Amino acid sequence: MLSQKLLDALNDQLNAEYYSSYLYLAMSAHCEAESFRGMAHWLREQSKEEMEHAMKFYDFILSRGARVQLKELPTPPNHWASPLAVFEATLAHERHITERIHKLLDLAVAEHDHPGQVFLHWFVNEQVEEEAAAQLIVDRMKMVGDSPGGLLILDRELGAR
Ligand code: OFO
Repeated sequence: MLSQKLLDALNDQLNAEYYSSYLYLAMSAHCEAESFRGMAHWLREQSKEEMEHAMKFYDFILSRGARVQLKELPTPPNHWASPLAVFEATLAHERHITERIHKLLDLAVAEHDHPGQVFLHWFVNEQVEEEAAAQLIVDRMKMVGDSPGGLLILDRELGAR
């Protein structure tokens, strides 16, 4: 059985994954409004992926015979200073989520919850990919700098996701 402490932390992470989805949807809307349609598409796909992450927590909590507690979501921003600022914020957010996942796994270990540990290992690996993907986009954006041509090529590439 899930301990109350771990259950609370899993429900908090369910909320954090929904917020990730909400944040990336807000970024997608911003990019669409700024006519960066490829970036908007990439972020919209990311938003959907975050929803899937949230549902993994939802299903896991229910499969353990515990109660899902949905909570309020904070309001995300609706404007960023530049495409680089959008993806730097994405990378910072993913680093924050990685820290959360690691703490959650530490808690599952402390609570001797073996199914919880196995479940969370998927997220540990996923976060490595999430950070790498965001880092690559940030690096490439820094390469192109303010060049409109470079940004448009990058926009087209991100639209192929
Ligand atoms: Fe759910 O991985 Fe990003 O936040």
